[in-house]
Amino acid sequence: METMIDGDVVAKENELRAKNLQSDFNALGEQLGRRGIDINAILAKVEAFGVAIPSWGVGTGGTRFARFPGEGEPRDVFDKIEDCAVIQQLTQATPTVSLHIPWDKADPQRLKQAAARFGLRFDAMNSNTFSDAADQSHSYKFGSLSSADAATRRQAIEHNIECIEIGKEIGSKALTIWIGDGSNFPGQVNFGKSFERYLDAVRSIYEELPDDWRLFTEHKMYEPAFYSTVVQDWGTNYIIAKETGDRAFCLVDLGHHAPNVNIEMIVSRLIQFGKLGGFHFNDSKYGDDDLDAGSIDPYRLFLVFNELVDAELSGAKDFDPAHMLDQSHNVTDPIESLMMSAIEVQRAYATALLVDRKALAGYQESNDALMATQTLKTAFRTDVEPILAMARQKAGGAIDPVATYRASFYRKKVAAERPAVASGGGGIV
Ligand SMILES: [Mn+2]
Repeated sequence: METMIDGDVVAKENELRAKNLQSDFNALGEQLGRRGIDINAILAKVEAFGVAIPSWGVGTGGTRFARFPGEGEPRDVFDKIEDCAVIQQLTQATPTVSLHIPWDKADPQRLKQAAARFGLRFDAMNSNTFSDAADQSHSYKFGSLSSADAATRRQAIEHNIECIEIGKEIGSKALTIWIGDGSNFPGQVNFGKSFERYLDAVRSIYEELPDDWRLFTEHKMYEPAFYSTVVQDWGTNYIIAKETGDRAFCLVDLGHHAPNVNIEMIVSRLIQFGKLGGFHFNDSKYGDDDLDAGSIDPYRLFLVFNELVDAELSGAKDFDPAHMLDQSHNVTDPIESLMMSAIEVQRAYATALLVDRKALAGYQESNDALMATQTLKTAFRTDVEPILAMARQKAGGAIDPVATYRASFYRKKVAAERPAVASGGGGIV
């Protein structure tokens, strides 16, 4: 299999750190052993865990004010796949790529070959009806799947079906629908009618969904519409999944809620009723900030994974959540941010695996609030970095991905081959 970074660079960097890693791993193993936890069992679970890289994440993001492009940005989907290959090579935690159509539209056979070069696979397909493509007949300015105009709705449905068709050719098994539909003024749209139109449109897409595929719908409380959105919260999302069919599930983007909303509780509810489809991981302070996963509130990420591990261990029905990152890198090298974010998600999973669930259940039964919460904190406070680093090393990745990436001068090399992309204004790339 091909790699974008010379294996010798990885080996040399790992050699500098291997002895200390082994010693830290042994010390942690001893500590966990005293708590009745087998470190190798945790290691095996971490090794099997993966999170998808969004193709759009490897380009520099921006805000509606400005975008400051970085050096050597990917020019097309094939450059994006190469950048994703770097992330996977060094972290060994990101075996799949999630494409966005039409941004990533290309010959499916070429897409497959490009991913196969690096052993990458494709995760959920993402449709785009929140902006107008150059050649489309009807504008999405006033909505897409919920548009008052039947021809516009039809066009948006056809686009989603096209995403399924492309996905079928490249081995994807899911379609994620997020729409920008909504309103900026009270009275602008009829809430009931627009939601009914949306539900009808989603049913039309669902009819074209292959039997072994899943449909994910993603809610968001505001933006780009600022007064109301058609799919504003998890309750509406649950109704959509429930009304649409057995293979329709809710996707939770951590940034798409009001500040202070208890997201881990939403996760629990969706699990309980078999409708949790997956995640778009990111972090935020104020709104849909698209900051790096785990960068602001790692405890919240842990609490989400606490629910996921609880479901995994209790064998919850229809439980197979898709893990994806969805964030915007405005001031960092996107490859470095995505590597660290994938590792943060992995870390939340590993620490959640350390929760003493028997003790926790006992404290819950006896209403011992203090000890119940301390049981979570004990797991959260455990530094699992040696487990994560060992998983990377065992799989041929880097013990220290960022240091290794910098030592490879990958960005400098691709900057020489990839002429600067003209800034397309603000926003997501
Ligand atoms: Mn998202």
